[in-house]
Amino acid sequence: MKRRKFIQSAALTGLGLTVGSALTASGDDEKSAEKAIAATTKTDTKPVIPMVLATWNVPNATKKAWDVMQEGKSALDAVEQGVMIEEADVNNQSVGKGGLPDRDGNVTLDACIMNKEGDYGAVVCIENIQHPISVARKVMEDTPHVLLAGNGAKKFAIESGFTPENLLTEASKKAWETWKVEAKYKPIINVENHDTIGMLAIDKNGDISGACTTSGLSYKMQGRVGDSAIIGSGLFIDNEIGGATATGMGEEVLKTVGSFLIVELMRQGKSPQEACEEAVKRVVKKSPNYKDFQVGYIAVNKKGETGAYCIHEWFNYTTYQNGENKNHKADFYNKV
Ligand code: SD4
Repeated sequence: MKRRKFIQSAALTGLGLTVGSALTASGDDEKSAEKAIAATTKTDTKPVIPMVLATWNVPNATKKAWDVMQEGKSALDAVEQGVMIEEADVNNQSVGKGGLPDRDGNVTLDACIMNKEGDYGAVVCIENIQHPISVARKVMEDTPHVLLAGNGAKKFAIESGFTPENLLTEASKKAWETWKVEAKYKPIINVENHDTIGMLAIDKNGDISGACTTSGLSYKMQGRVGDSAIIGSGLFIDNEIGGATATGMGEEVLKTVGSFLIVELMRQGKSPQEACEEAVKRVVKKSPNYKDFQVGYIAVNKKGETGAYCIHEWFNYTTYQNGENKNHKADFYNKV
């Protein structure tokens, strides 16, 4: 497993709070960034932007997002193009092409995106389209709607110029066929079976956007939709405050509207770390069987300060900040 290997070799950095003082932008860029921060915070902390933050070990995705912002493009472009790296990676069996199918062998994808205005676009249960995040962006920008599902989402994608293709790779088909032998429908999320990418970015102007994309729980019931593409659950952005995104058991994230909760807690003055911890504790409190599943959150505030927390050990996340692409192990609740 890609992530397990990574965990063994990575330099793990505790809570992974990588708040520094360097700003890679200079001159006018620096001024505009500081102005943006000053407008929304009372402290004089130097902004650590631009920056990118994503769930799991996704250095290629965070690098892509960083590079996009170095070209002067927006956080919105950065998160879209960043997560597209994982959607196209057939070795990531939780996102896009190569994603593990539902129990009937269909690869169905969920994705959403939010911009600095708080606009939202999403697709759920879409099939045969490698880049659902770009379809979600088109829903946001080119339609009067915010969420398209199933065949309608696919039809819209094809009409918008996306080419349909088979997303079930030989490796994922084989894994499904092996699962079918016993066909235990037990969607336990652990270190072995999920890599959903949620990405948050702040550009040089201090504007925040986010994206989240997944193939959902492997071997789920046909038609099942998780949290990843649902506003407030898998992702939430408020450009005045910050953003948050989730990975793990979507049903639990949905029931506690986790990403919205984190942003609201930051609005009330909590740090991103404190807010992520509170959101995980809500899940734990609500679900006595929390030992059977994983939920992990990452968050960033307007200053570029980050937080991450999960129920069980081994959730990790990647930051590209101060010109450095780093993986961090998240702190966790279940220490017994
Ligand atoms: C879901 N939250 O569909 C997603 C699954 C996930 O890494 O995060 N996988 O419930």
